[in-house]
Amino acid sequence: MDDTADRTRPTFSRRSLIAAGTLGAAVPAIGGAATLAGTPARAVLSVTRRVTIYAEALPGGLFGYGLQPGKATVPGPVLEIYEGDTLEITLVNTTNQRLSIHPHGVDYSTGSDGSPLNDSYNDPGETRTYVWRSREMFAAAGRRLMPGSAGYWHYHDHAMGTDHGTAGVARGLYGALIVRRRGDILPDKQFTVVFHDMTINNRTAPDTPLFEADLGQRVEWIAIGHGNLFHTFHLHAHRWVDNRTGMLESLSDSSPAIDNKDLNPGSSFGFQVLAGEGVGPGAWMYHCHVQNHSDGGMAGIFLVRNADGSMPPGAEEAIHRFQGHAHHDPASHTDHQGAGG
Ligand SMILES: [Cu+2]
Repeated sequence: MDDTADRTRPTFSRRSLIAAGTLGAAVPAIGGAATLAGTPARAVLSVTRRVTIYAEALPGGLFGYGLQPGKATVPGPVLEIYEGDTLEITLVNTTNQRLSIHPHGVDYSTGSDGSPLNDSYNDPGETRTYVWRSREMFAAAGRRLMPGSAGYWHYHDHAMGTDHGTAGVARGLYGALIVRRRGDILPDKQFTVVFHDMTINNRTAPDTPLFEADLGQRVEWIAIGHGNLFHTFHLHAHRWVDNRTGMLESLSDSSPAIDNKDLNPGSSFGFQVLAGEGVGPGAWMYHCHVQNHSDGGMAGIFLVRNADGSMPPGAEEAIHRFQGHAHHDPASHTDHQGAGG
């Protein structure tokens, strides 16, 4: 969890499948010629990307997905494709539980649904392949434009525990799925934030992720909601635009600027900011803005270092203050369902 690292855990690289090319065979194919009304058809280079994912048991009763054996994390790796691409996932179930991988935002057959309903899951110890397809925007009859797959989506287990397969999400089997449009700006860093019941990434303050960036770095946040509670995601001192990318796309883009957004079970969004833009470096909070949720531990720190990577004045003290805080729910909620850890 390179970008979700705190100081007590070893760090290793969470690689972008697009940017770092960690995937194996990419099979080019000419597909999906996107034809907007009045514009000539354009040949789109679609590829099939193949990745192997290992589902593993983790300490504390948790489970995780990883790109290599022994490297599973909560949340799992960020999976990325471009619109038009196909992602072929070989899921290796190293656990003694039934589980699967189920995506949001892309196309798939019932066999890749990842649900017990469709008999689509890995038995304990089983390896199974799931195929996710994506498409570009296209013109349909009736002067309609059909949306493409681009977006900040997510994936999760849909087969563990119950008939409906809800136990895996509660125990950490989830991660971000990004479908990019060709030409999208790639970030310097990525942070995945999953609001799950009273936890962030199945952890509570002060053990929540400490996200770090240097002043001016382009940071991509992917926010995902899970569990049984409604949340609002808030980031201090930074704003984004409430559209697909978080950035204004043109002078006529009327998307509102926001710094707080609903993050409810099953929903997701993402955006990019330049770390510390207009406000400078420092220790900035991110948290759920439901007040008794932030009191209960749904808060973390976005540390914006100086441009040279050094610590800005006051940041160390702020982090110590955060780590010394009492994080407890004054209403003595009993709905902490973060599953161990
Ligand atoms: Cu909340």
